[in-house]
Amino acid sequence: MNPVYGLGAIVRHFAIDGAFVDAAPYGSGHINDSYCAVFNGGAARSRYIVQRINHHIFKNPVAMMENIERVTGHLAAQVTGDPDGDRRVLTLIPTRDGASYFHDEAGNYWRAYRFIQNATTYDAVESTAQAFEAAKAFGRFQQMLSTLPAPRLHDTIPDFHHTPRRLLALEKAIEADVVGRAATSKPEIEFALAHQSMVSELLNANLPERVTHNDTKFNNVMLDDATGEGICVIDLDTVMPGLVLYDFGDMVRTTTSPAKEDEQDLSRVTMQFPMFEALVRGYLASASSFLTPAEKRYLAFSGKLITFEIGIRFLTDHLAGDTYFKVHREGHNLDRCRTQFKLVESIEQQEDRMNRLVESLA
Ligand code: ADP
Ligand code: GN1
Ligand code: MG
Repeated sequence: MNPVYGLGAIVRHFAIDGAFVDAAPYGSGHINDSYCAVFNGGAARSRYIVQRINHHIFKNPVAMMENIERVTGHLAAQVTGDPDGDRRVLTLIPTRDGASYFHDEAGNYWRAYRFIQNATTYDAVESTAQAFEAAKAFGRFQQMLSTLPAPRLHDTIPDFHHTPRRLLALEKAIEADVVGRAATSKPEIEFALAHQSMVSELLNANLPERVTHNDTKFNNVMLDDATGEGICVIDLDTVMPGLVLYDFGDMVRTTTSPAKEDEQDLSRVTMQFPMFEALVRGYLASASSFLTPAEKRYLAFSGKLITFEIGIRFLTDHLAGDTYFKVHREGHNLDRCRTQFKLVESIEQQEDRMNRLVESLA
């Protein structure tokens, strides 16, 4: 591991026994900074996930942590008695004075989670079994949170999946063109504007508000190394009121194509029908009991919409000079936008068949 200097002083504030050994950057998220921290407790070593919350994006980290405490508490109560219960739910490690986060002198917010052992996240899907398990886990997550007592959770990012407002933000970024990239992003801008008629469809469908995850990327579910089961849903920053279709749509976006989100060879980006079928079957296995017919009717559409929405967000960030998503190379956000739009096209080509499948299963 490459040690990260300064982390030792942060982790001391959390109620972790043993001596801090080292910490290294972990995972491939675009927003927060995640580290795996190792502690020596005598005979055994233990690991924790320590995260610095991006408070420029999550502008009210205190409200966000309040949500996460309530959500993890509610989930934990439902797995008590399960011998594997502590791997099925994220567990926050409190600070030494009992808070769910540590606010450092530089103004950063930190939290720590118990490390889920013997489970892995994947940036790209490898099999239909994985797709099935991921969707079943996210459906179960929604189902378990359907009984979360009042009050309503905080909106950690207002209008997070409000696609018309995402389009408006893109139009503003095109107009402002602050870093002069609009001219070289013409095909993508044209694609976005040509597809704008779909943006309001879910909002106009009168669907029920529920507690949803809102960032159901395939790498936000841990799959058990031995059984392949989707054992734990992670990355709870955006758990808030939403439509279940935001979650299913993001599963389609991240779990049906064999290519990574930033693949540059667009011929590799395609909506694989067997993966979609596995997602629908997995999701219905856990969510069928509470979904309304209208929600089921939009399952295929939601994949197209959310893929388009995230594509617009990548394009907006590219035009704005890469201020939101972490980038690791020149044009990274444009590459990500291109994979999304390619996937939208692939979904369009197969949408009738996808709808027929959903009708036959739902
Ligand atoms: P980000 O917001 O940066 O995506 P995540 O919360 O998804 O952050 O964490 C990043 C990665 O760290 C995940 O993809 C997963 O591989 C790993 N991870 C997160 N939480 C845990 C945990 N409790 N146990 C083990 N690994 C974890
Ligand atoms: C971000 O944090 P991460 O990498 O799981 C983003 C999601 C996007 C995703 C695209 C708070 O998720 O909305 O869908 O990147 N999270 C936030 O990969 O904006
Ligand atoms: Mg993540």
